Amino acid sequence: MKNLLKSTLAIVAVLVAFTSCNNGAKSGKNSGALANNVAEKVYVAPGEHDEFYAFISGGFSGQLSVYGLPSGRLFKVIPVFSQDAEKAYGYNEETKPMLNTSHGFVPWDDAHHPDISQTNGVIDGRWVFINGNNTPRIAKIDLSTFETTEIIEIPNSAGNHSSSFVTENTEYVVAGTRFSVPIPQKDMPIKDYKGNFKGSLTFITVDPEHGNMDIKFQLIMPGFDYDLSHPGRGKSHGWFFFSTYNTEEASTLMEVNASQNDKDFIAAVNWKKIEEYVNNGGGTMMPTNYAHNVNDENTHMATSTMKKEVLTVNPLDVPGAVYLMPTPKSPHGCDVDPTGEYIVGSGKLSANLTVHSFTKMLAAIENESFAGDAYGIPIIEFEASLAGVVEQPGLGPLHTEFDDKGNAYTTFFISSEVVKWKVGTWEVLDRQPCYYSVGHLMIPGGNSQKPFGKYVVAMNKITKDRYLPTGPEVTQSAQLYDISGDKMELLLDFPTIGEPHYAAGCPADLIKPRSKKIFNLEDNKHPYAAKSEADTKVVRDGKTVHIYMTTIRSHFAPDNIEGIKVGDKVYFHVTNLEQDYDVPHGISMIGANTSELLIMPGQTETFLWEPKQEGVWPFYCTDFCSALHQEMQGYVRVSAANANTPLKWSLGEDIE
Ligand code: K7E
Ligand code: CUA
Repeated sequence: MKNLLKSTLAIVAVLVAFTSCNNGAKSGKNSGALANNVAEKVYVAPGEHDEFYAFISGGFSGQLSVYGLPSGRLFKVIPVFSQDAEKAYGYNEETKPMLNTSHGFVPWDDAHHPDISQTNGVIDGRWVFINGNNTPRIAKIDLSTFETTEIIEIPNSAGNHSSSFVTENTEYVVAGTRFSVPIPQKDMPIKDYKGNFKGSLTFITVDPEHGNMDIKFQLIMPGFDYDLSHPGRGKSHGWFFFSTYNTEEASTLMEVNASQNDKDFIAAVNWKKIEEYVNNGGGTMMPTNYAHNVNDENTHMATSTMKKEVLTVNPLDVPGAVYLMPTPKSPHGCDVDPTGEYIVGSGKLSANLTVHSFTKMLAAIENESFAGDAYGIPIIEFEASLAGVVEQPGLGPLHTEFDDKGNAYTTFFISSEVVKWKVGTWEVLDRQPCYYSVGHLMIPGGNSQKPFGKYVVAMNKITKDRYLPTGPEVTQSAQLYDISGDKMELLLDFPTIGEPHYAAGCPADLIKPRSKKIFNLEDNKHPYAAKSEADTKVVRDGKTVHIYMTTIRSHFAPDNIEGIKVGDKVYFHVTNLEQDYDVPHGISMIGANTSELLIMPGQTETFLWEPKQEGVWPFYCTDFCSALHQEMQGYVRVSAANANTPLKWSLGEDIE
């Protein structure tokens, strides 16, 4: 996004200069200009719950944060693509495999677009999916545990950005490449990009019961940049729409060279047709390498499997499956209204918003109203699919969401505002400034047939002077607007973790009743679990030592261990025997090159310690768990590598 914005900025430099001053002026005028009852509208009394969950992506933090609306309170940061020492994610032995890729262990990514699973076109609150852009991956988070339970790498992709959006029964989660690359990858001159680099659009099936992901097929497309996408719904269910830029197929000085064409395309993909083709044996298996990482819900351990091939589909082999709709000008957002009839292309460099009609698109295909083709893919005549344009609504349109009353809301980065307009008449109804430089916006249920149009959340790139300063780096933020009336009303600013690119929201009642409170100890199938203090032990196998440890208020068992030697690999497998809600224990070991563990009731987690020095080394509980939390401590005696200290462990008695 940042690069894309830079190019926009370069081209419309004059406008930028104008709007930056404008921003300053707005800031002064608007502070304190809120209506008196605004505080009430966002006030959630102590002990009460918010009405909506909002899952806001962290961009370069790689994570997904959970907020309540309307309060804007942060409840949790769910670690997804980045290691998180707070939760031991990517540090403990159980979750390290989640971050495995074909490039090895990659403990970071750039996470942009969360999308909640749907049933019959309505948000169902079971899972939320999110894309990793940089090392292309799609993650699935289970909304009963709020944990990342699956990550699938996307081969033949680069800058996995037009992702991760789900179809109306979560048949597929879709991942499109932003950058085109040689497919398969190979050593070749960059200047030979045009005609040789390709873009891949990946359709990943989601098992309706367990949510397991599996790549069904990859559509290998011309070498454009596939920026954003959205599923058809209702009447257009079975189709998927992708915005493109760089239809020039440039590979250098993109801010100029990828802005030459008057129109780029929205690609319309009939995935049902391709699915049928593939089910009948169509497509070509291509050798490749990608990781599929799954967290087993019984053992609570992740495994990483390397997959070796992927089914690719050439669009020319499936006539009638792919069409291109010309759309001015380097469109970013590609948004579909709740009825599935309208597809909005937000041309970043266009004065107007372009809206396509699904019905007109079908008619154009039927009548073959084509204006040529691109690499054999028919280009629909611009006027033939055009539903209408929203005339000069603002500068630098990025994204559109919809309410439940037939209105659309579009963000404008350069003029820094949200503009409300009427679907069908295309008239602008209202506008509200954003502080500042808004990217995405989110209405709970926005990507579905049933938006809950009470609030819109705008996610901003720039907040200078809006909060107490924190050095050169200041927070990004979100802003909450009430959209229940005719006019939008700004209610609240709240800071966010990382760069909030997009969010998904839903009524709290969809998720709250299913939220897990503990893991049942009896269901714990971790191979190193100790389910009672009687099961605790220390086992040496050559230079590897496994400690089967338990924790309960307020001690570890064992808490004295001897016979560990310098150069050993010591695995602490710690089971939390508690079965009460909200009683985790932690454990940390001096000098361990990893994080602490934070172990939920009934769960087993493991960290590795490789002692380097002789001595007696303490460990302790890192989570304040009871009045005697400070007493939750223990010692490990480490002897020289060649010592004869016998292996012993105990609790409540002196060793020897
Ligand atoms: Cu930031 Cu959706 Cu990655 Cu636009 S994208 S803002
Ligand atoms: Cu257990 Cu503190």
